[in-house]
Amino acid sequence: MPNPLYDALFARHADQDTPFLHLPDGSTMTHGQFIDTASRYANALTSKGLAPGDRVAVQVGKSPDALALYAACVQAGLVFLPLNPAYTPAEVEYFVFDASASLLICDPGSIGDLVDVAANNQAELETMDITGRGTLRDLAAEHGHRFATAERTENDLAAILYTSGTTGRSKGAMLSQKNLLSNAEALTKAWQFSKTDVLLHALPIFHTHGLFVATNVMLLSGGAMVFLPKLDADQLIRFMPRATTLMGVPTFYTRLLAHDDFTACLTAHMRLFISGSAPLLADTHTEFEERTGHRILERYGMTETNMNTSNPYDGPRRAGTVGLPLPGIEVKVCDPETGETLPDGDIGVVEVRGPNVFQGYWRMPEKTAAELRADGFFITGDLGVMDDQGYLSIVGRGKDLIISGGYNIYPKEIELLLDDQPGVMESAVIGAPHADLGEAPVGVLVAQPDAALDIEAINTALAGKLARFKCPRALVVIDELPRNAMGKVQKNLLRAQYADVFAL
Ligand code: MCA
Ligand code: AMP
Repeated sequence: MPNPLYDALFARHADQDTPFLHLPDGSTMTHGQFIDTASRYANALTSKGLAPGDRVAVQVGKSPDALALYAACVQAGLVFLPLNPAYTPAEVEYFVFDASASLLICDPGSIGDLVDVAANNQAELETMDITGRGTLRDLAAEHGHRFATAERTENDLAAILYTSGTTGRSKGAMLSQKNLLSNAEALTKAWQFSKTDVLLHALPIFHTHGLFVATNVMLLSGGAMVFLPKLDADQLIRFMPRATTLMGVPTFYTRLLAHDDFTACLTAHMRLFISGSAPLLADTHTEFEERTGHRILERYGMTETNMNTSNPYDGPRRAGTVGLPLPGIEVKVCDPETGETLPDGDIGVVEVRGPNVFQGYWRMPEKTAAELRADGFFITGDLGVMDDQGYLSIVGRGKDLIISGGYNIYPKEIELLLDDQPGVMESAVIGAPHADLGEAPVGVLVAQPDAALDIEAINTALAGKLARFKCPRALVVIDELPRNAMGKVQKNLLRAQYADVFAL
């Protein structure tokens, strides 16, 4: 049965004894073993009554089995819905409810918190721990490794990835098989990946960067990955001799540079270092080149679009820019009011069109219409400028968004919770520069008349509701929020005022 994404990424590796995942314990999983594992999971999932198009929410730690679940969903025509393990039960409940997920797979340690979430939403519940063990693996073990691949077209959904929204309500970006496959093809070619490549993989696999950019490119090229549970600079250094390439968010590069053992000698054999998900400071780029002789290749993308632009593999990699549009993808910088394309050198909103652009937001037609134009251009909300050679620079954000260590944090979501805390009259959340994470959230609070704010209690209340990475790393109290004539909070003034809050 045709299934374009499965056929291109997975089917051709069946029975191959070439290495796919090198694990930190020294073991290796071959391509063939990975495909067999995935097919057992596909059998397990369908034995639970799941049918093509059903959503499978997955909140588990990084492991080969967790990655095989992605392949299993593609093979069975299910819609993969990966979730950050840091999300609280309340956050998970929203995703399971909104997506009408048929199945939730979670860590066994979260069962107590999530059993009601699943039951309230008529979802089945299975477990998988960070080693891959759990009820789902037990079920998969009862099945063979042959599975009749579900028929899919390139327009069918492969995944829904949630991105937070400016209103505080997360939106599910619907990604078709074609969205994912076209981008994997473009990136594999642009970055010249081949089966001789070994990628150091230390990114999470619940976001576009670690899941689609990294994994899909390696599957398409037939290469291997050193599959590490998370970023640990010691581990990156230990395994670098086995690798040819690294993909990371800017924090990967600043942490490597802070390590004394990170030397030119260690990286001499490396073919390529790629950065994205957040701005790479030009200083980091320069320092990296001075230390290693390698020029980091920076690219730019979004959950809704996969990757849009990239600095060239052959050709000038310009620090501070995100490079040129990828082949087949149109990128323009537009006037935010009129939507007209602006001349080179003018700052405007970046819009993109191509086979990479998503199918819209799950069950949110108004939000889709607001961001996806009828002519197919997606309004990214990023502010950019194009130079006369077609290189794009991201110079800011039209949307109120904080990017901390590559994770997106929408201030509105935190402000709504802060405003509910005893004694708080109003709040504003801003991003302040942070040496390790690029930026991190700061909550600015105004107390009700005569109220004394209990900062510790507020921090505790937030920690119960929000994933830790979203919790403000500093809470400050001021008399009133600066506002413009229209009454809008002037966050730029707050950002300037608290620019040094993490430097002290
Ligand atoms: C962890 N913590 C964070 C972050 N990560 N706080 C703010 N921002 C973060 N990014 C908190 C934890 O909650 C914990 O808090 C404490 O820091 C230590 O946690 P740990 O797990 O040890 O953190 P870490 O190992 O230092 O992780 C930092 C990291 C990681 C390496 C930057 O967050 C990471 O791998 N980020 C990559 C994210 C990513 O893949 N983004 C791509 C999105 P406490 O101590 O209070 O409990 S896709 C995308 O953006 C588009 C499509 C694109 O272009 O790629
Ligand atoms: P997400 O919603 O997690 O997919 O994050 C996408 C956002 O990350 C984009 O809209 C940009 O604001 C930002 N981003 C990704 N790559 C880069 C980059 N290389 N430079 C600056 N911002 C980036």
